[in-house]
Amino acid sequence: MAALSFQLHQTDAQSAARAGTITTDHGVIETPIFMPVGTVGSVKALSQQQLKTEVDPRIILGNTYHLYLRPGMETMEAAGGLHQFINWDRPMLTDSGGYQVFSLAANRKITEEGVTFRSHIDGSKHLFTPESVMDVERTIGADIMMAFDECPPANCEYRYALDSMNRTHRWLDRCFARFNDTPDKYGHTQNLFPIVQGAVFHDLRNASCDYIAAKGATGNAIGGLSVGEPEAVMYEIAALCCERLPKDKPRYLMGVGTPWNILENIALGVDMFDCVMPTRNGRNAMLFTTRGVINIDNKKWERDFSPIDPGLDCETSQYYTKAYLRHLFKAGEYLALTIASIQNLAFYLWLVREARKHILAGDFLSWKNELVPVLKTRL
Ligand code: PRF
Repeated sequence: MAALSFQLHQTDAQSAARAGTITTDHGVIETPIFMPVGTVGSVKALSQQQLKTEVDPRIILGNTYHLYLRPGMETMEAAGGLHQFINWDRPMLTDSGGYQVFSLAANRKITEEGVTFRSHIDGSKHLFTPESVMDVERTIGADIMMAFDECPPANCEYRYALDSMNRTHRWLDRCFARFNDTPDKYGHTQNLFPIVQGAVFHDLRNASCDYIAAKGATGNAIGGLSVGEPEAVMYEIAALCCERLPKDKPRYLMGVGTPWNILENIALGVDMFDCVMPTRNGRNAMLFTTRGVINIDNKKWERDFSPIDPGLDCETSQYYTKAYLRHLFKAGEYLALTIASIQNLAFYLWLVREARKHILAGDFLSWKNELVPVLKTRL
């Protein structure tokens, strides 16, 4: 089969926004795109059928860290990879654990060799190296594998950011060596995306972009953002990276963000996004809608019998009312988590589809500038 390819259809005249198409062995992805997070092989609270009919994402994301710990790679291999295991026939991407190991695992220790850590599930001790992570990602079999990186904290010192970035670059060389040495396991072609780091320092980000771009990968990612830095700094660094990374490859901003973060970063030239926010915040009763943000726990919705989001082309968002969803949350019903997750994911997918339409129509910037304050409104 064939490596991932990217066709650029349009670059906005007033911003750096792009509309493109990514082609993989599991199908085509129109960009800009949002990828729902299915950490352990499940987009939380949704059945595969609900995910396909109500959200209809072109690509979903899985996590190396979680899948390695559970169910483990013997089961994954026996299943024939994650596509087979969860019965998903569209593209998938796996994050490398380079972020989860720092945010979830205990007692982690970074050396040149890799990272030792204790499982957040049972405390067992493990070692991730660039080579072992490539092997795990090969066994999971996602269309896009992410390189093993270190995501340093936003407030780290220059010296730490520099050392960490250089180590991430050396790890990247080892990732590519292992990746190129190992064949595709399941008949479709896997791709390896490198990740730009360098914290908030412009010279480091420039150096990292150049190092990453030189790999000639089929796509490039920007890591280390949305980790506690001010929003303006995230935009400044994302803009710098987008200007410096190759134009003819997709750019993926990892773990971002709110609906307005997504629109602003599309304007800067980002093509791909993922974030737990729509599902995690949804399970905590926070709804993102075409009219603004709703805390559905609030008493003000007790007798609001209007649809959850009248502006959204999603059956679930029309079928259930705000008052009913609030009641389900108050009563602790599982259905509340499902409805809220569908609303938020359907909204995020609508948002990137609309963005694409407006990029192609040539009025993206004015559309975005009008919509951002609406999306931020607390209803
Ligand atoms: N690296 C990896 N995954 C990530 C990040 C990163 O820097 C982030 C940062 N926003 C989210 N997910 N490998």
